[in-house]
Amino acid sequence: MRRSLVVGNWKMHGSAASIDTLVTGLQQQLANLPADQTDIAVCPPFVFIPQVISQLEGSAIACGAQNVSDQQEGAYTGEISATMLAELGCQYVIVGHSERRTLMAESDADIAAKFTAVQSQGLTPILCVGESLAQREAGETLSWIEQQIKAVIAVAGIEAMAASVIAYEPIWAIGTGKTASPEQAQEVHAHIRQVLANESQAVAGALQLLYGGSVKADNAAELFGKQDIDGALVGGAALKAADFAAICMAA
Ligand code: G2H
Repeated sequence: MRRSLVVGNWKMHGSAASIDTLVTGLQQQLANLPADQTDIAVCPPFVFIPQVISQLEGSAIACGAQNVSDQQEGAYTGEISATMLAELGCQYVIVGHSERRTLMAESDADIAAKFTAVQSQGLTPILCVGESLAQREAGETLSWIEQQIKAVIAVAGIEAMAASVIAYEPIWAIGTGKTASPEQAQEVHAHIRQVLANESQAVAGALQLLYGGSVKADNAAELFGKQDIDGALVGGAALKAADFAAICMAA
């Protein structure tokens, strides 16, 4: 039986004051969530990670980062390494979010390198995959997702996937208010699990597989009711404590 996992991706939002309020609210709202039910994490912008980790001390809510360098150290101006994130106390790092693939031109090779850099420091990568609307309409969704995952397996190896999380985020559903239907999401999730199962049944059975893309309090339960949807990567709705807590309760 897989544990569920809900991760908040705060993207480039917040200030020290608003994040203080958000984390305080989350701790209050989630105080009664049974600890054995759901794993919860939040991914603030880099500069707020120390503040959030300090605020979360003693809490079951973990902290992650939204990005990482594929290098461990050196002359890489503006970059943040997995070693640094581990030292701060992060547990997760999102890699391959579609906003980075699109806006920062990150390739499958870049993302595979980041995935292994994260794991080398004992952190858990949350690997994001997803198709565009054009790809969905062309009937290319499953083959595209499979290719994105196999690009990482080819570098990291199938056993490494056991220590990772995969988030399926259809690009056309991100921040648009359009959510994939539970059936559309389940179809892709089942395919991802099958791709993994073809190489290792054990890895496929254990891996937490999240859905992301306009997840809200009022659509979360239906998504989580599907067999292969183990939780969510939440953007907009993660910025309000009550909404994020409601999603965590539904998981
Ligand atoms: C997808 C998601 C979080 P939102 O990017 O990763 O954001 O829930 O706002 O669609």
